[in-house]
Amino acid sequence: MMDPKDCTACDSTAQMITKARKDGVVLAFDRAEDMKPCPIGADSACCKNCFMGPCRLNARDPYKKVGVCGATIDTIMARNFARAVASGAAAHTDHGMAMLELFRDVVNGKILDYEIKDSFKLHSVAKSLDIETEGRSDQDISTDLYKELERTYTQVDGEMPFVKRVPKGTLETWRKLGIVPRGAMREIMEMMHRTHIGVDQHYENITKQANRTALSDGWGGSMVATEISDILFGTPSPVEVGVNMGVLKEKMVNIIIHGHEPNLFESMVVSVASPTLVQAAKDAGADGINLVGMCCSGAEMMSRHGIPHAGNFSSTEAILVTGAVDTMAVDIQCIKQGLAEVAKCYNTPLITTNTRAHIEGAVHIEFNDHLPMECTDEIVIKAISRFKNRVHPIEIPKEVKTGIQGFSHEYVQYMLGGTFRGGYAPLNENIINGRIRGVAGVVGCTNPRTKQDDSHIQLVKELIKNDVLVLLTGCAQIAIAKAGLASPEAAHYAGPGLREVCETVGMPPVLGLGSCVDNSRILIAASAMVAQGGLGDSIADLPVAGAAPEYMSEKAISIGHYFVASGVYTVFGVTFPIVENTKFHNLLFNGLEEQGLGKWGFDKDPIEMARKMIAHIDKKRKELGIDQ
Ligand code: NFS
Repeated sequence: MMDPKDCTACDSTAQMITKARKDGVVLAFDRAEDMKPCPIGADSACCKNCFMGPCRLNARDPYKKVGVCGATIDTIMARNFARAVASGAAAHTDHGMAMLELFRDVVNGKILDYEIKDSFKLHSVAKSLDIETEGRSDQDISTDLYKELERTYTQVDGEMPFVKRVPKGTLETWRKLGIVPRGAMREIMEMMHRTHIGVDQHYENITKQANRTALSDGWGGSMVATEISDILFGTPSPVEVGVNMGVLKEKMVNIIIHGHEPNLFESMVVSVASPTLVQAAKDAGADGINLVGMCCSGAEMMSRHGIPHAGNFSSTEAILVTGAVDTMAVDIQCIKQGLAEVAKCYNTPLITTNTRAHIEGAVHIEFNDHLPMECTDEIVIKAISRFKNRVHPIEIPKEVKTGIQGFSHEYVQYMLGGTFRGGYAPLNENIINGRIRGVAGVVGCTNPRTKQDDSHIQLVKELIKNDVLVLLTGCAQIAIAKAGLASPEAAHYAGPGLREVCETVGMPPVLGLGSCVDNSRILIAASAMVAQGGLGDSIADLPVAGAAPEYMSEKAISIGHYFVASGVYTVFGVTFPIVENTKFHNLLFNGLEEQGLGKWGFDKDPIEMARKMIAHIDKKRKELGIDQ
């Protein structure tokens, strides 16, 4: 068995892997060791889109064989890739749609437990879509905004609403290539149709629709999720938060919320503050109730409200091994089925809450936006009862790192510009004068196929050392927070230029923007940099790059591809589902850039990854004539 220290760079998780093995409990790290990936599938050289197959091609001699229908390696890989994009885009857009439905029913008065918290944001989003705001009530603006944003999903022809935010040069390229997204439902449906046996059998044409589908995620579903959540729950601004398993408290009722839609978590905040429930916890012998987050809704709540965060994707089973989790409630996405078995071993209720995501062996308590407290109060009651009946010895790792989280693109604008000159001018100026070499987005998951957090930490340290400002989201943001790099003091890891900017402004060298749907904040920030002037007229001109060094999900593929289609060089680690030296490989890694978009990159080594990103940033600086 692998040494826990080789499984993860996170000391708490390593401690829990050791304990789990002692307790005879199997975690994803051990299952990964036990289950080697299928080498044909890993190269995407296998097609199971019909029942004449599955057909397996030879990655070492990719053009020697074709599938029973005659599909070539390029068609097969493009179809597999496109379906991953479609699935990832579906996840984000369905999440966005749930937020939009919630917004609709708040606006029309059918839902009373939530309200519009951020009227300023409502106005600014409405204005960005040319909705009249002057002298109008929030109610009227919201009604129009709902109608406008519904088109993100249902429109069958024309351009999606948020396409209005795309820089001119980028949009011209999309129009020329015919990849401006229409409506997310249409794009995802067409993607699934075109990848059916016997439909689209040209890898270039399949990729074209994959571009459009991915863009319907980044500039559609994900952006709707972020903007509506900000309007309903507040736009994040910097807040100091503790991250890692040490946020659990032995003498308190510990409740973990793990998932992606913030409404469950927002209502949990209300439930745990209920005097009756707090009293019930005290009557059970606890000091109180301790609510903490994991994964993406945890990242959102950490950013918006400073709620402590217990860890990222690879730690969700491990944290149950502490014996201190009195309930874990989950909603959608990135929730391992393995949690059910681990939860059972420690007598922890695992509660599913979303109609779209049940787990065999978990208790299901449906969350209903119209009566949210029914579900969340019951979760608290279950947790209190488990606290009272704790039977397992408790072992809580001590690690907690405190740092600053909650940077929205609005706040970045304010922070760098101050109230008098709010805007991206100072950022662009610092890029042009070379203090900041460029900007990198480091995002995505952790993956038990690689040492947890390690690549994130090495990559980010190398980037900031070279004066690259790093924007973070999702599980990457948590990895970096656990490593202590989210505090202003971490500026000493930065190169002299970036350090100077950080010290002047009092900010850390990395800025955490929230969950994975909040990658849309990076797109908006990139558009603002273009609009500010001096750095070209499209996102592809900017000295920026993206990376997901430890990704594992189809959502990450969709995110990577919408960054590429938006003009960003994006490098993934761990593995890439492709056979090198094929036409499809050449298209993703070179051809898209020749079309005026971004391009894909791949490297397992985080330092090499950083070098590739910095080389790209330097190339863009040179093209802009700012490489002094
Ligand atoms: Ni993103 Fe969030 Fe984490 Fe990966 Fe999963 S939680 S949406 S997919 S694992 S970063």
